[in-house]
Amino acid sequence: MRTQVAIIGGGPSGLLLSQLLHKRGIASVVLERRSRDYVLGRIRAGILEAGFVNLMREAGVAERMDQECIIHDGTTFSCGEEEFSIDFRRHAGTPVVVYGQTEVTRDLYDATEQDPGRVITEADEVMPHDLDTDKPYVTFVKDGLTQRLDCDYVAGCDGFHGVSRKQIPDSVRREYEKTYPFGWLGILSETPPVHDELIYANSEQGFALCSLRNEHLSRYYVQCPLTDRPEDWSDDRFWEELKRRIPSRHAANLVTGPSIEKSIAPLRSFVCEPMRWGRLFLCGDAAHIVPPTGAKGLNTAASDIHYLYHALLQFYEEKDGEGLERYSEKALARVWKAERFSWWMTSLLHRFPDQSGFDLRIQRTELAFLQDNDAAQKVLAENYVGLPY
Ligand code: FAS
Ligand code: PHB
Repeated sequence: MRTQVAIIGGGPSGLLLSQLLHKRGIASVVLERRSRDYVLGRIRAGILEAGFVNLMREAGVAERMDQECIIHDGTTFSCGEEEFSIDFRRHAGTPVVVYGQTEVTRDLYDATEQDPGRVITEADEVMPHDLDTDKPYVTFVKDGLTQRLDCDYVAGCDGFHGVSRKQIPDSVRREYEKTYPFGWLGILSETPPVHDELIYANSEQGFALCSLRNEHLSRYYVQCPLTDRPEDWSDDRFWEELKRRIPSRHAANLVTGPSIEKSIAPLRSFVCEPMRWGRLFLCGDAAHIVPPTGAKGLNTAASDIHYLYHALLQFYEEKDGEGLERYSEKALARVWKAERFSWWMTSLLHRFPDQSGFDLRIQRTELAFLQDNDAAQKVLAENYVGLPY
């Protein structure tokens, strides 16, 4: 088998890159180790930056998103009973879009149906080879048969636990990491959202987030100890704890119901440098992870895809390798800004076990300054809606 771009990983990064290249006549093959249904069963991100929406439109897969998404012009922050809203349109000139990662991934998989063979699911033992030569290739096992895919370039879109990042030699690869002493317990419930904006809540009991997927499907999170397991949290316990952490006027309006998904995600900040080695280009969670507090995980994967897509266009259409040479430098510049914002939002809103009385006063003052200061709100809004690519 031969293609121009071999893509390891059929999550949103890999599928979006493949679909964008396909629209411009550049051949790619996506090698995904799980089944399509398994990938679509993951409940993850919910907020899309305008840049992501534009990429979906350029990829020709935005029709359902444009019909079903919800536009949010701002978001609400609360601290105990205090609450305030930050107006994205006023401060940053654009809203954000509420449309779940599951739906994004579904739309991208659906688009490949007209092009069978472009995505190979349940591909085992995927392994890139000769990345530091001009003839890289990828081997994999499908239905018990070992196969070889020759290519010009390899996009490592295989997430944090994939194989791609480890192909960069230890002597070259530098990793930066920060772990947080808590996790997020998230539930999905077929109930109407509690508010017409997201609520990011700082409370004495810890962080909570009220989000949604649509008018009939809500997504809620509470900060929890890393030692907790989903089975430690009954639905009743979850709802009672959420009500404690959000302002009482919202708690009174909260419609509760059975959870249809319940999971705990650990929080981590992580960056791998460089994001390129030879013919290998890392994208998305394969290269970086952010705590979900700033809704930047999926959206930072999108900016990587933007840079790599345009670099590949420049190479194949103009025979100019400049974009490929500068990919890592350009992608990392924006990655680190997303890391900063996500770390700052997490520091602002969560209870940390070692927080002193002074730390708590500073956190509360930071929120009060955000509530009262236009410039502070503009900085938050510009980061939340997405810095320019
Ligand atoms: P992904 O991990 O989504 O996809 C990688 C794909 O590669 C997977 O399908 C995997 O099966 C495949 N793969 C792995 N190893 C392979 C191999 N060896 N061979 C072939 N295929 C392989 N972001 C937000 O913005 N908001 C959120 O609320 C949020 N919540 C999250 C909750 C959890 C539990 C997790 C883990 C992440 C969350 N994220 C959130 C971040 C998440 O949305 C990621 O940023 C997003 O999935 C990145 O997409 P990909 O880079 O495609 O990586
Ligand atoms: C979500 O809806 O899953 C979501 C929204 C905003 C975040 C994190 C998660 O910051």
